[in-house]
Amino acid sequence: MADKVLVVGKFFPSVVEQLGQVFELMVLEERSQLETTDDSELTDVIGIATHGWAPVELIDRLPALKLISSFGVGYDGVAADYAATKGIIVTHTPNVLNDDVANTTIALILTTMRRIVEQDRYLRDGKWKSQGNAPLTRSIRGKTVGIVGLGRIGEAIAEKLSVFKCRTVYHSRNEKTGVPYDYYGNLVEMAGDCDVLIAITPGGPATDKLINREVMEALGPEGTLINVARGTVVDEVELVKALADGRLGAAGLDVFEQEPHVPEELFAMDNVVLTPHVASATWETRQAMADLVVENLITFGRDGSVVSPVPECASLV
Ligand code: NAP
Ligand code: 8YV
Repeated sequence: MADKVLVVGKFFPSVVEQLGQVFELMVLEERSQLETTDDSELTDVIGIATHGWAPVELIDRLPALKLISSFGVGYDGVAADYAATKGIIVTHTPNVLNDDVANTTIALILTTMRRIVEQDRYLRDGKWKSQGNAPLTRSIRGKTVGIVGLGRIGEAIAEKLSVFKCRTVYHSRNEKTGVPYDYYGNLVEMAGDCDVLIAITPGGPATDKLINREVMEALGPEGTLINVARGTVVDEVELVKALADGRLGAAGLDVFEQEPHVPEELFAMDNVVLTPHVASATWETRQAMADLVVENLITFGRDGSVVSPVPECASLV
């Protein structure tokens, strides 16, 4: 009999088609369906496909579980440490999304600094005719851009920034060898030297509110904060206050603490550009991510190996 795989959340049809050729599938498009699923239906599930969600409570309901194949590079919603202690491998979808997430980041920087959304509104509201030319904005040329988290995506952003003739610096816990960007061990110090600060770290407890009031104030009234990491990485309450008071100049935000809820105060701010967690959201990249979710499950089913495990599970592969 075929091994059983639980698919939680909405995936492209190709995911269900390909997995269905190899496994017996249980497809729950909504997480809430698990609340009414009897545990007896879950006892023989060996693998799950999920959108970055597998808390301890779910893992504990799946006694035969061996693999969690997660869609997305960030897996702060997956209890990876816990899974590893139980011998369960967690995989994610790194690298295939670097380009599109970096492109979205560049787009957010330029849109926020050049106030493109506000300019669009200015024209549509007839102000070009009634009030003349729109106010001037700020150039990225010659500015200092700080990347918080120079990982796979951070490096892709840095490479793309090189054409804009700005200076790129970075902060992370460890200094990297072989990169041409100045390293700051102290985030507040780096923010003080930056015109633009980009958050692109993982989420989770280690980065919770890493961008706090002190960092925002160091970035300052002329500074621009871009968050494409996770909403938890920025202290959202302090962010709203700093933007409202003018202690922080502007923000371009793709991620929020309580998605899909976004603090309503931000809606009225012209110095803010908001996108609904879409940094990787192109057909091409989402298909590549979906393919990797499938590949991890299928190779595991075939010979116990996986393509892209998370570091917490390194000892299991
Ligand atoms: P990665 O290669 O693992 O890079 C993460 C970077 O963050 C590393 O440079 C790491 O360096 C640094 N970092 C980790 N913890 C830190 C801490 N406590 N303080 C400072 N720096 C820290 O990951 P990636 O593939 O680039 O992805 C990064 C994250 O981007 C994902 O985890 C996800 O949260 C987010 N993301 C968002 C979207 C979106 O749609 N908006 C899309 C894709 C990814 P050290 O270990 O040296 O500190
Ligand atoms: C995904 C992301 O869209 O990869 C990540 O970490 O945040 C995005 O690429 C998100 O995980 C959707 O499930």
